[in-house]
Amino acid sequence: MSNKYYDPEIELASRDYLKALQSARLIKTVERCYNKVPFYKKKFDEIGLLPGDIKSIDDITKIPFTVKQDLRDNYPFGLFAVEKKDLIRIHASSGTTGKQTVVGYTKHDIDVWSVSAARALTAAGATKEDYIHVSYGYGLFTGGLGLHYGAEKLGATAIPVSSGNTKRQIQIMQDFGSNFLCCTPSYAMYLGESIKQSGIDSKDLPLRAGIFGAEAWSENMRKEIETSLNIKAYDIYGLSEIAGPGVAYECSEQTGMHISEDFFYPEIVDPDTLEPVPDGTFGELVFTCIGKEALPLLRYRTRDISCISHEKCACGRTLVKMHKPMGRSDDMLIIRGVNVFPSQVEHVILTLGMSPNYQIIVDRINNLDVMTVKIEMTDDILSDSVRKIEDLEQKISAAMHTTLGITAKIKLVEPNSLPRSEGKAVRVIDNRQI
Ligand code: DLL
Repeated sequence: MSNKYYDPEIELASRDYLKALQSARLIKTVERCYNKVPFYKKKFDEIGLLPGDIKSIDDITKIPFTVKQDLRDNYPFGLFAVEKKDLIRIHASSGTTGKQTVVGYTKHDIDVWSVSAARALTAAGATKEDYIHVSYGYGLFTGGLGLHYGAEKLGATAIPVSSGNTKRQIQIMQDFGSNFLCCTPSYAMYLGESIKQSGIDSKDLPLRAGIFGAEAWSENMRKEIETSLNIKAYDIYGLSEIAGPGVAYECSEQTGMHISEDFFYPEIVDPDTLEPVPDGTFGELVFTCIGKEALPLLRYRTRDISCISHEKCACGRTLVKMHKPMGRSDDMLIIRGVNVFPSQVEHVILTLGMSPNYQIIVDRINNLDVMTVKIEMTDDILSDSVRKIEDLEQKISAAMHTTLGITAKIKLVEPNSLPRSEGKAVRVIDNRQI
């Protein structure tokens, strides 16, 4: 029936074969960038680097980094390595500040990306028999169309529901028989809640599995999604600058995400020194696109904090695995000098069995940072006495202090009072004027 791998000749390839492939592709990519993108020619010339100096993948560390600001400075199409007529698609990532980051694809690039997404779907157990319900937004965001093309590449049936209108989503699941779900983990949780509220037993839905990504999520959240939707939940990673969803994906072992490193070569560097760090050490994830035509970014600093491992996976794949991103170096909050990642706050909340609907608010009061965490109560807690609720707030605050090393004000709020998201969740409101 099902094939375990979409691309066995790559996913199971020997490390030597992969290295040779990566070296050949890097050499070609560097030539393309130097000859077609003035930005890269200038960067190479500044440090006296010639394309011919890059002889194998081991020479990658000689190449200068690319950062998001470079894309903004060359907005919208300045870093493209092909003529406009060769592009067949444009996407853009919204970001919260500054100009959008615009990315472009040739026909070949869309194929590379679709293959990556098809590998991800296959690794999560999807087959051509499946009805793949895509609730990521369709549009400039890469989530919807990325997984849509992946599903079609696989030969499965894509259901392009896009985001929003949760009632309709549930109706479609029931009527069309969606058995595979793609959306953000926060929307998966909301769908689970909504299904329960509408009196439907998720066991009666045909859904079997789903792949969730585009934002950080914890193991606890995975359990919540698996229980509330009665499915198996897989992680998928990607970013528009490199392709979109499918840059890395989880397999049945769920011990990290395999990177499609024949297209996207990963490195982990120390975010301060920018020196590469060994396997197993956390640092900033950096990608070089070695199989793309339109926007082959070299050593792109993702800001995502992760680590990689080259150990062979029990699933048989030899492709390097990355750890679930632990947050972004630019998402990190500095509160009274202490580094705090929203994922740590979430970990504490979920470990204590609280609702996953929370919001972090940071204010500056009398020159001091104050972090408040609003968490929704469950109906059970809501019926407790005020005293009991206050005790619970204190207990959570103490646990936050132990994990984060700072005091957080905990406010338990009414069920369903915090905003829900159809795309990426907005977890942090930083009111500080710095
Ligand atoms: O979020 C692409 C995507 C769509 C990935 C659907 C997975 C599923 P951007 O909007 O450019 O692209 O945002 C990229 O999202 O640098 C990470 O910080 C974060 N991110 C993406 N996937 C994960 C994940 C899409 N599985 C940024 N876990 C990345 C944690 C993730 N963070």
